[in-house]
Amino acid sequence: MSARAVRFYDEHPSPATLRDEVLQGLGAHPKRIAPKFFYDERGSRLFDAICELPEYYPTRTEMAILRGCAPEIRQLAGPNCMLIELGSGASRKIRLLLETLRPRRYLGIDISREFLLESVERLAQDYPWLEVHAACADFSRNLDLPDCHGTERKLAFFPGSTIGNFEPYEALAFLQHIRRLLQPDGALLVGVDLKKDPQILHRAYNDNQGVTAAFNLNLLERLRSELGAKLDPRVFRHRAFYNAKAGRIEMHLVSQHAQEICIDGRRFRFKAGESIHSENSYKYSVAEFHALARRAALQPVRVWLDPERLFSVHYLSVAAACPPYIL
Ligand code: AVI
Repeated sequence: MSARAVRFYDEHPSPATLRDEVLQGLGAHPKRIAPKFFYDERGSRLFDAICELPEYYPTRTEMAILRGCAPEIRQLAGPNCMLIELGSGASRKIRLLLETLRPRRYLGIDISREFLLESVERLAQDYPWLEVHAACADFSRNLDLPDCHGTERKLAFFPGSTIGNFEPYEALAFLQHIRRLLQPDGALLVGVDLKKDPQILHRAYNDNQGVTAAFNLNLLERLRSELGAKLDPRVFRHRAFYNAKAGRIEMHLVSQHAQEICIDGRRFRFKAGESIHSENSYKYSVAEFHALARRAALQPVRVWLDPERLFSVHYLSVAAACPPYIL
């Protein structure tokens, strides 16, 4: 059978969004830029490299969990569903599900257009039986599904603990919104990084090869190339640490000395040691995440953990009446 063409919906966030949000974030106290702006083409490739690092356990741990639980997911979701992947990136995890679930339709949604297109085209080639759709969109905003779905049950897949990059109030709003998109009988499969020994977390975000540092610093390259920012990225250093009180890893770009950077004629002053807060990565216990899901009216049906209890994968159902919860 020959590969079918990918149906593509471009809702790419305009550069104005990057410009507006960066100007606003650098004018705030403390200075911040949202982590979604990491993912231009180079940023997406660097993130892919992070996923291969020995210190960065989430990717391989989640893959191992998915390998084990895919047959159960198939039982829960049923045949011929529509599989929607949020933040499809390199689409490796989805292959595990595609092979076991055999959905009728696949929709990949990602903010990074070139990266998304490359990965969905490979999927269309490798799975000629699958109807492949792709939407370049910012799913952290109020996303609407493109008009490509029928009456089949929807299963949304949000892997990698990207939900941890939202503030808890944003995560709640996101879950509430996804719930509406999955009506009337859909479900959400979501990967969530667990609370653990801070040393393990510290190593995961401060790898020996400096890939995470390059990923963080790439944000400054983006400001230079896309917004014409006048700044020297070499004056900034990567910093990541676990904030135990908030239950999150924080990433910062720290200015090594006092300086000014200039974007669009606006000047932003930095004191020595002042930073741009570029990412939070919240870690949840199973009980904390269940409480969040229930507040969004999503029913915890099943959760799978690895033997070391590093990572969790949750199956949350939209329907009020759902199979009894099993740990
Ligand atoms: C995409 N996200 C879940 C990653 C995380 O672990 O929060 C992004 C990342 N930042 C540094 N390393 C990986």
